[in-house]
Amino acid sequence: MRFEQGEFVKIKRLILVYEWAQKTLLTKLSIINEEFSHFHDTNPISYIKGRMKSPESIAQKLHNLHLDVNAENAKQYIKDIAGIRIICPFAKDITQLVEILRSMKDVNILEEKDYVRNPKPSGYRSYHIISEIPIFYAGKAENVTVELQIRTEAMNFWSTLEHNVRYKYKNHIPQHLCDELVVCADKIAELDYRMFLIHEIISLINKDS
Ligand code: 0O2
Repeated sequence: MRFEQGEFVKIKRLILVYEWAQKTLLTKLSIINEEFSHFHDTNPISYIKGRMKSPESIAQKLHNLHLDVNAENAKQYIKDIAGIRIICPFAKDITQLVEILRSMKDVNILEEKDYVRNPKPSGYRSYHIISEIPIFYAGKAENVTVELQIRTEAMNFWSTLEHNVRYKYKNHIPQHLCDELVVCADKIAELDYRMFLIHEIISLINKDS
């Protein structure tokens, strides 16, 4: 699925504006990251990654939604043209980061989906936020959406593997592999929790000494 020539030019321009919004939010997040690493004992951020959706991927998503493949529909219906992934050491850091994001006056939160407390049937765990960032260009202000996915290293490990499996089987993963992925996702959640308990014990020992 592809954009026709005229629409392709429009979508390339649109993607550029989303890239500016992504850059703006990445800068704000890197300041939070630096603040924690310089002034606090622990940091809820392990690392941050940005990704832009390609025109082909936007076209495919519009097609899947039974919408015409044009830039106007992309702007109206695709909220994750710009994406940011924040990887946290522990699941409790996800909650802390969500609180920080909610408190940021210049980041408008449009939607939140908690797939950590409510995992998808696939086993997928992550906290999703659709945010809106004001961007000033060509003499006007525009609110641009950026999707944030916040998850632990372990959740990210699972998600990357599952994404590769899904790609390999073109979305039709055999049932036995689906079942195995759900088992792995549950084990990863348990591992996340047990590692967190070890971290808490070490923190208590450090406090006492
Ligand atoms: P990409 O290449 O990562 O951008 P949508 O799934 O976007 O059509 P929905 O359900 O409202 O619509 O969005 P949701 O559930 O918030 O999911 C959006 C993104 O979350 C996906 O984007 C994936 O990145 C990720 N995601 C959601 N479910 C799963 C899952 O079961 N496994 C994995 N590995 N990732 C998932 P895209 O556009 O699918 O892909």
